[in-house]
Amino acid sequence: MKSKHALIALFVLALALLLAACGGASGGGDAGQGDAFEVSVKDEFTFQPDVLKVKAGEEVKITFKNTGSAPHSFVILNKGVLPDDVVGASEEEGHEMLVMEMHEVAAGQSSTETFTAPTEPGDYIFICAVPGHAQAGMVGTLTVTN
Ligand SMILES: [Cu+2]
Repeated sequence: MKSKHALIALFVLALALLLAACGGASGGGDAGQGDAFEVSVKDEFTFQPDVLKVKAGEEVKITFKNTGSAPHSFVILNKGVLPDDVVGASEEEGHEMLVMEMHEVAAGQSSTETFTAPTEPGDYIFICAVPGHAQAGMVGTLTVTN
């Protein structure tokens, strides 16, 4: 039993190292100089990848490629904000709920946005803000660490 747990722990550690290595490579290798990610659409209503890891307060560049066949968007919500809170909110309310907002991207197009990661560590939800899409599964997690 114990050795099995140790094996799982090792595997998780190896995975974490692998992910760290990948993040470094995509960020250009300059530690602390920000990170860059490419997110695309899979199966029409899923983000790929659906988990992004960034450091608190760093500059993050996201290129969103709409590889689906409907218009999609990429929006990061503030901590504690849920997808249902944003859909139906006024534009002014909406801005306060968001960390970053990308306008709708037509099918086959892409858009790039640079923003500053939140300074408070934790998990932030990102969604496609086209009505119904977050509910259909276009949801992901931005994990902010120190
Ligand atoms: Cu969408």
